[in-house]
Amino acid sequence: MNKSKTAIVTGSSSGFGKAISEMLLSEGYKVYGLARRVDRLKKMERKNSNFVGYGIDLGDKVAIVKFFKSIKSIDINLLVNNAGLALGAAPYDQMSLEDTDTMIEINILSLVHVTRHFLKCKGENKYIINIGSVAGNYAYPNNNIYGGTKAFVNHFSRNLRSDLVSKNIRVTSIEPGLAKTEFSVVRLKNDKEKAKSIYKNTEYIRPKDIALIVKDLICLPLHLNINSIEVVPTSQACGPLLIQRSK
Ligand code: 8X3
Repeated sequence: MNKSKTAIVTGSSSGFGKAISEMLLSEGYKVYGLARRVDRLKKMERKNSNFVGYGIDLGDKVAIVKFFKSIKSIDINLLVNNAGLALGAAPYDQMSLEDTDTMIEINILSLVHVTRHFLKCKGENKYIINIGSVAGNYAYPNNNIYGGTKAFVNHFSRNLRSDLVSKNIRVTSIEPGLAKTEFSVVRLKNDKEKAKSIYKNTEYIRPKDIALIVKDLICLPLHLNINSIEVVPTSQACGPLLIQRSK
């Protein structure tokens, strides 16, 4: 048990973030959960007094500063940068620029801002866990900006290791493949039927699976750093490179 530890989890009201928050609470952590949907945060607060919900739009950098000011006297040990999204699934020339900006804003900008503020927080044996994606390791169609932002997350995590090694701050990037969360519904703009079809007749990662991985990571001895974990369901693997042929 990690009795006196405190964590910040972004995107904590659903999917991986919710499952990770619940796991941390059951491990004795106090959890500051950041998300837009206040009603869901309130529900989580009612279930566990060690959960503190903070309603925030992570695209708002001033709001991020305000949150960290509100916890400046508190020791924070763990940051789970989970908030992120894909919007649209089309070739890049058909993508909406607004969606493009939102993905960059949330997947990259908010993550680097939250991380910077976390590094300034009080706390011992700090640990940063970033939720990246296999989409950041491999190129596949219609993944242009989403894949690019996740490549940033995966690689930023490795670069952080280089910068933080002398400070004994651990960093891990978890890079999941196909997972059943609200991810596809959000990506496909609430087309629930299409989103459902993505998981048809195949296996997928559940939010609890990622929470289980985080649970293992936080229990490792302090002298170990897992740099990255790429995790896919058994039914997902790399395919061949595309070859375009003239007719
Ligand atoms: C998304 C991964 O496999 O659904 O982060 O494209 S996948």
